[in-house]
Amino acid sequence: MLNTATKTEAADAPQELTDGFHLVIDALKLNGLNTVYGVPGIPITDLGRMMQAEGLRVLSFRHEQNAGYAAAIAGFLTKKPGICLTVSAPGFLNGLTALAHATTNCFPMILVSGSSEREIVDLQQGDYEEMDQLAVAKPLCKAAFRVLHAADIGIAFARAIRAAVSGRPGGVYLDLPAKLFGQVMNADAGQKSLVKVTDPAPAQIPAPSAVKRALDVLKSAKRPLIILGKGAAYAQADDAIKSFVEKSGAPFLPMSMAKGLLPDLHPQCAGAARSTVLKDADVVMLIGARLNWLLSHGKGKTWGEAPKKFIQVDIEPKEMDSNVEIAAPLVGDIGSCVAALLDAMGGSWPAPPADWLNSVKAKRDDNVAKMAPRLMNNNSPMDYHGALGVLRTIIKERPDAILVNEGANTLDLARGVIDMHQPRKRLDVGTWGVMGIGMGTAIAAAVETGKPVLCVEGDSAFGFSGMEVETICRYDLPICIVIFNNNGIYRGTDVNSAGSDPAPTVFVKGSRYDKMMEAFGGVGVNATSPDELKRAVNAAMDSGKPTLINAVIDPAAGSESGRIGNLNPQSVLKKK
Ligand SMILES: Cc1ncc(C[n+]2csc(CCOP(=O)(O)OP(=O)(O)O)c2C)c(N)n1
Ligand SMILES: [Mg+2]
Repeated sequence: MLNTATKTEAADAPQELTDGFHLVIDALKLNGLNTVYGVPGIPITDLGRMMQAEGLRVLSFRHEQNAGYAAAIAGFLTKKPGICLTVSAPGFLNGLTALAHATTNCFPMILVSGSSEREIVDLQQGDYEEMDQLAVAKPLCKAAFRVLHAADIGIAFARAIRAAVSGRPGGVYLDLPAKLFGQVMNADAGQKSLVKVTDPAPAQIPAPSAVKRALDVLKSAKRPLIILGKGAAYAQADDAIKSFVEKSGAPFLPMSMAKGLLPDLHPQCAGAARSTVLKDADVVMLIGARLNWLLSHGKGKTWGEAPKKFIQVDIEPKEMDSNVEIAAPLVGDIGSCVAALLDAMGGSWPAPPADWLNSVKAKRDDNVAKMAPRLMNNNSPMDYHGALGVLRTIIKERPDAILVNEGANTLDLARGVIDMHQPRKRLDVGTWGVMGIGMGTAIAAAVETGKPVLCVEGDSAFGFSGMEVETICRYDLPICIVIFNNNGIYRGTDVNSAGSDPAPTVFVKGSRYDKMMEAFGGVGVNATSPDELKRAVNAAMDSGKPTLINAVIDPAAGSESGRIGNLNPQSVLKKK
């Protein structure tokens, strides 16, 4: 809807006018971008109010980083750019971490920031919140634009949307100087300046010869393995991917946020035999997964001695050969690539050799059996496995709930223990292993999907975004936060041998995070045993009330850096 302000000095009939505020709102609405995550302040306070008045959903956070993480994951869940709205300089910088995170993770997101007066900023004359934000944002995102004329708002949003979602998705920065919002123009001309983006993420069809090459390599395998990455989850080509994996007969390994794309309990799932399949496979097909640190760069000890051939399905041609030689690159969007693969496989496809399938199955069953008793313990204080065993059952019984997860041990162990049953239900720290995504991710998950959210947080991880429990209560979102409270980072037992300050990794002992939730009217529970935890989580998931459960974990239970302690540099001089 356009503003109906009239220009009284007009000669003839009063002229309908619009302005920068309304053109921004209209550009968003025209493109179906109806939810905005942000923090108000100069120069965007009124913009937020007007957005709300015009029917957009505006979620106001306590810190821009959390709003940014919300926008980033909204992009992952919806394939539309998540919108984060911030004030100039400090607000912009607070949002920037999330924009860089979105870009690294290939999530489409647009960070829309107000900025200060160009004339003053460019002469460095000390404006209110002065910063050349465009220059700062550029190296951290896929594209960055500044809009100086109201008539360009439509085109600017069109460019931002396309840049965010086409090809490999990522973060885009849109700089809106304060003066832009008040600029007035003729309403008709304003309306005409808007662009409804047609086909923002065009299909990228793979070359038939590349499809054939990929299938030839896959067919030649004696020990094939398919690795599904979060790019495959993003594609929302769930049925085609499931059909392809099943038709291939190959064991598959889901990366963290691809868990549930095919259920973790699927007979071909090799999640519980990860080290075996990585070592022993002779052909590895990557679908929307990159050979970065999370897969040990495709080489070294993790990958064993046996020579391997890689097939890689990715939308980004530059991804090929990034770490090791890719024998069969298949470039295109995942949906189109998988459809083409299925098509070219024809009616029959030979099953992989039985000895391979049997050895993977034996390893998996063995590991699952070893784990089972640990997950059933009812120790108090709890250890990770006792607490996670309970949560695993709850997610099995409530497969459409969304699991948000961050921490070190809390992350690594939950990833292994909690089976996922549906696509895009596990949301976590992503490529960087960043702490702080928790509350923003949980909020966007609840807002975008309407599903209940179970948020499993290390006590340190939670601290990065904990103030947003107020936001959760304010919007009355169905989010149950479980804090694995082991009194610290990795463990709560470190001591400082040199002095009186606490060691850098420990927190106040016996903290009661549940009381934070109570402060804002939510439900707080202190759980000291798996039974108590189970009751409290089920009650929260049934009621949909904002709930925070302080799960008391043995402070000695964790290990340094969870499962990635090997990445810590070592000092030869360190005192023993
Ligand atoms: C933004 C950011 N800062 C710091 C870190 C380093 N870091 C990794 S895990 C972690 C916290 C681990 O403790 P907790 O969340 O309590 O999990 P626990 O291992 O104790 O279960 C920290 C601070 C990070 N990954 N990201
Ligand atoms: Mg901890």
